[in-house]
Amino acid sequence: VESDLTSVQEKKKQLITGQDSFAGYEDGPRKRLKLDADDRPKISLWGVLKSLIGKDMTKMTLPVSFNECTNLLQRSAEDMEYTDILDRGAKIVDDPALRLAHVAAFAASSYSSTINRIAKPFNPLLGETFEYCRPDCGYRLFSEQVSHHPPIGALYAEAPKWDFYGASNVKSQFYGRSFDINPLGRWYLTLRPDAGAGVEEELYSFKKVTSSVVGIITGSPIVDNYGDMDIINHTLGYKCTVNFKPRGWSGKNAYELKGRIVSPSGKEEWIVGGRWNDKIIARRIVKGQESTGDGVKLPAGDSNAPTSSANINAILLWKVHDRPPAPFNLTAFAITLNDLPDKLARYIAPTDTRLRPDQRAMEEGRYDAAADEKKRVEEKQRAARRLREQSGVEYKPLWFKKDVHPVTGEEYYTPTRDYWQYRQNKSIKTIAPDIF
Ligand code: CLR
Repeated sequence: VESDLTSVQEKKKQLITGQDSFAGYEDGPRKRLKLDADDRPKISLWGVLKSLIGKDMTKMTLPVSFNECTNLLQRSAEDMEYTDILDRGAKIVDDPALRLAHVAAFAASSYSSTINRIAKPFNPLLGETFEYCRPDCGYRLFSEQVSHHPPIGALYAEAPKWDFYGASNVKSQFYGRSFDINPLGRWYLTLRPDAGAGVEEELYSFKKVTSSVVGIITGSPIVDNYGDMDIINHTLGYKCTVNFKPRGWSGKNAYELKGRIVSPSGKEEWIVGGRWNDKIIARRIVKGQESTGDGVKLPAGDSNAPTSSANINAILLWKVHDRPPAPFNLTAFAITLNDLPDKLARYIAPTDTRLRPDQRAMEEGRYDAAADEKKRVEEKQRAARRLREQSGVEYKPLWFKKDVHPVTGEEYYTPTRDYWQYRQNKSIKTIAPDIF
C-alpha cells in the first residue's frame, strides 16, 4: 500500500498528471531494437585516433561507425535508470545520513551504463530536445541542447518525491594514452522525504567524476570512471565524499568506490561502498567501526522498503540490472529511449531526438544513410548559425535560461518556458524551430 503523500509530494504528482505528461507512453517501454546485433565494421581506435592527440571530441570528425545510436541528451537521461533508489531514500524518515547514502548510490549507479560502451554518442544539434516519461516510475524528464560551442545540454526531471536537474557540459581531451571526459557542471537533486522526516524538501548537489577511455593503444579500450564526488545536503548540512578509484595498471581497483557520510557536527555515521559495476551497500559506523554483513536485500517494490534505520546496520542500496547482449552494447534502459510509437509521435516536439533521421538510421543499421543525414543536418545547423550571425541575433535557448543558483551561487540552467504546458496544449509546433 502506498503511504499518504506529503503536501509537497502530492502537489508535484498533481502537476505531472494534471498536465497529461504521460500521454503517448501508454504502451510501456520497448524491449528491443529492430536490429538484433550491430554489424559496424571493427576498426582499430588507435589507427584512427593517433593523429588526433591533443584534440577534444568536438574537433574530431570520425566515421559514423564510431557512433552508437544514442546522443548526449539521451546519455544524460540514462542517469534515470535507477531512480528507485531515490524513491526508497525518501522513505527513510529518521536518518538524514542514510537518505544521503541513497542519493550517493543514485549518483554512482549511472556509471554502470558506461561499461562496454566504447562509442561516440551523437552530438545534439543546437535547440534539439528530448523528453522521456516513465509512468511506471512516476517521473517525466525534459532536456534541451542549449549551447553548441561548448556543447551543453540542460535537463530537468521530476517525480512526486524528487526533482533532478543540471546540465551536461563536458570537457574532453585525447591524450594518446587515454581519452578523458571531465564533466564541468553541478547536478542538483531536490528530495521530498515522506511525512515524519521533519523536513519537506532537501536540496542536494554533486559533481560528476572523470570518465576516461583507457587501453586505446593496446586495442582493448574500456571506460574507467574515477575521482572524488562531493555530495552535499545543503538543507541539513550532511556531506559525503565518494572516492571512485582508478582501475590502475593491474585492474585490481577496478570499479571500487567508497565514501563516509558525515553529520553537520562532524560525526561519521555511515559508509557507502561497493563497485559501480555491481552493487553498493551502506554500512553503519558503530564506535568507529564499519559494520559487516551483505546488507538487507533490495525490497521487491517500494512499499516494502524500510522507513527507519533503527534496526539496520547494513543495507543494499543498489544492484546493477542484467545486461543481455544488445546492439551497440546498449543497456536495456538505453534501448527504451529512442522509441517512437505512433501514440507518442502526436505529442513530442518537432525538435525531439526521436525525429533525428541520422540517429534513426544508425539505430536501424543503415550506416550510409546515417552518415549522409548527419552531414545534412549539421550543414543545416551551420546555415542557421550563419543567418543569425548576419542579422546579429544572439542565440537564446527556447526552454531553459542561464541563471545563478539561489543556494550554490553557481551558474546553472533553469526552465524558462513550461514545455509540459505547451505539450498539453499541443502548441509546441507554434514556437519550435525546424532543425532536422
Ligand atoms: C559520462 C557521464 C556524464 C555524461 C557523459 C558525457 C560524455 C560521454 C560520457 C558520459 C561517457 C563516455 C563517452 C562520453 C562521450 C565519449 C565517450 C560516451 C556519459 C566514449 C566512451 C568515447 C569513445 C571513443 C571515441 C573516440 C570513439 O554525465
